[in-house]
Amino acid sequence: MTDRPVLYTCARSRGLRATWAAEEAGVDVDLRILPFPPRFLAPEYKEINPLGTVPTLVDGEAKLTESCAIAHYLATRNGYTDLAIAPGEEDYAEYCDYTYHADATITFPQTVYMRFAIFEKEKGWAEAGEAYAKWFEKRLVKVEQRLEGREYLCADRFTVADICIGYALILSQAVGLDDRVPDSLKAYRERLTARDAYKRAFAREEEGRKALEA
Ligand SMILES: N[C@@H](CCC(=O)N[C@@H](CS)C(=O)NCC(=O)O)C(=O)O
Repeated sequence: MTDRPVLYTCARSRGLRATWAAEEAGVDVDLRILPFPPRFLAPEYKEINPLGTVPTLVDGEAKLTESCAIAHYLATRNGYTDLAIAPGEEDYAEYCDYTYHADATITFPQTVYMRFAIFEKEKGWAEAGEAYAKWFEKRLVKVEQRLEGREYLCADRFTVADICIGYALILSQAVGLDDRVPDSLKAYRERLTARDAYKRAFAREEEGRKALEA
């Protein structure tokens, strides 16, 4: 038995938002790396999350399956930290907006692109994949404008909103969408991935991934 929150994820998936937030917030999570896709390669995981998607965080009776929600939860689980923005604080509204924007508006077309242009391209869907790549590119404009003259999205400090948006930019690089990312956002990504907590999170996930291969 453990009273540490258990984080189920796959290395480099959206769960990196959660692993990264745990490292930033200093929450000791029991990290369980699964093979991808767990739906097929670890079917028993569906008893924990019937969707079969990652990440899932189990914290006592609580169970969360949305990466951005998990990142916010870990940053506030033991009380508000500087990683989140509390109601009444400057940029609270923007903090909420960008944290949701990350998955709902930006990662969404990335995921459809990946399915059509990479995972199932032999079905003749590559053209549709390219359409989603273009859509993804157009959707970066709001973040690009927001970061003009700013280092971070909200309240002049690094927050979970940066983790959530930052992951979408990390994913772009991994899946061949980077020629659509403007230089200003590449520089922002460099700032984020230079953080020690990001490096620790990435290394923890890789260690778990390699252990699966051994
Ligand atoms: N909105 C959810 C999406 C979760 C999701 O679709 N995760 C992907 C990995 S990035 C997954 O598990 N794909 C495998 C599958 O759908 O079977 C989140 O942000 O956590």
